[in-house]
Amino acid sequence: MIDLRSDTVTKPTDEMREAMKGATVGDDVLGEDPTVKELEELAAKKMGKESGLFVTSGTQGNITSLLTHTQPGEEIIFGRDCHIYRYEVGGYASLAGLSGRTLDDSEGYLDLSEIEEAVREENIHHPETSLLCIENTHNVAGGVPVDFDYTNKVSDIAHKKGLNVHLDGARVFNASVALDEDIAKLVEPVDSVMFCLSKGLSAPVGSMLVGSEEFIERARKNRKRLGGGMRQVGVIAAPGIISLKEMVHRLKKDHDNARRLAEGLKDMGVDIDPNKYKTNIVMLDTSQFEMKAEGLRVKLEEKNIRTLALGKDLMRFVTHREVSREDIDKVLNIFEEEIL
Ligand code: TLP
Repeated sequence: MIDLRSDTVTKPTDEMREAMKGATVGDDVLGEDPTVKELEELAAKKMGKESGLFVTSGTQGNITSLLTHTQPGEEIIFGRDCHIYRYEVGGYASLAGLSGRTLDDSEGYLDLSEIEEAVREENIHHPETSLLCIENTHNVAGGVPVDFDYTNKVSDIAHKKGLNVHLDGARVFNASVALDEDIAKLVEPVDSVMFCLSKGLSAPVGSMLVGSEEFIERARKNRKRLGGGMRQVGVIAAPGIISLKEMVHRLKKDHDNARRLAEGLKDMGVDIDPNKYKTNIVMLDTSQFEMKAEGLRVKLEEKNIRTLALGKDLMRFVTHREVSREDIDKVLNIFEEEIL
C-alpha cells in the first residue's frame, strides 16, 4: 500500500522506539518529567520563543492557544479554508466561545487590506476583535509555504490594531525547508506558534505550542482545563526530541517527491500546475476526469494507493518519510495505465 492520505500516517523510527523505552519520566502535571522539559526547552529555543508546551495534538495546541489569547464573546479573524475553521469541530465557538470572521485564503494568504477592514471598530453592537490566525504551510491551498515578508506585514497590521497573532504551523518546518528560511526568523513576528511533531517529523504523538513565558504559563492551565495534563509523558515526548534534532532536514525529500508527482501528472496531460506545489502536499482538481474525487479515490485504493477526497472535485496527495521516489513512479504508472 502506498499511503498518500497524510503525513500523519508515519510510524515512529526504530531510534524513536528506543528513546521511548529508555526515557526518564516523572509526573508532568507536577512539573517533574525531565524528558518533557527537555522537549519544551528545545522547541522554544528552535522557534526563538521564551517557552514551550507539549500538547496531545495540533487541534489541542490551537484551541489551547485560542483560549489563552482571547475571552469568550470576542471575535477572531481567520481564513475560510484554514484548519482551525474547517477541521477542528468548531472548537473556537463551542469551547472558546468565540465568533469567527472568515476571509478568503484560497491561495494560502489573507489579503492585508481585508484584514484591516475586518477588525471591528468600537461600537456597542460589536464584539471585540482580539486575534488573527494564520496557517503555514497552508494545507488546503496546497501546502503553500508562507514567507517571512508576508508574516511580518500581516503581524504588523494585526499588532497595530491591537490584535495578537497565532500561527497554526502544523507543517511550519516544511515551510522553513522549502523557503530556505531560518525557522526562528520565519515565526519571529507572531505571538504564538503551534507545530506538529506527529506529521512529517514522524513522532507517533504530539504537537508543541510556543510563545512568551507568561503566555505559556497561562496556556499550561488551559491545557489542563481541556484534560491535557499528562503524567509520565516523557515516553511520548522522547520521540519528539528526535523529530526536532534529526527529522527536519529530510523534509526536502518529501518536497522533491511531491514535485515529481505533480510534474509527472502534468507531463501526461493532466491539468495541474506543478509550480504551485512547493512542499509535501499536491492537490488535484478531479473535475477534469469523468469520475468524482471519491470515485477516483476508490479506484486508486483498489490499486493499493491511498489518497483523500477533500470534497467532490478535490483530491489530496501528501508525501512523507514512508513514500519513496519509486512509489511516486508507481503512482504515475497507475495514472497513465488505469485512469487517463
Ligand atoms: N490535519 C490533518 C487533517 O485533520 C486534515 C491532515 O491530515 O492534514 N493544523 C493543520 C494545518 C493541520 O493540517 C492539522 C492536521 C492540524 C492543525 C491538526 O493536527 P492534529 O491532527 O494533530 O489535531
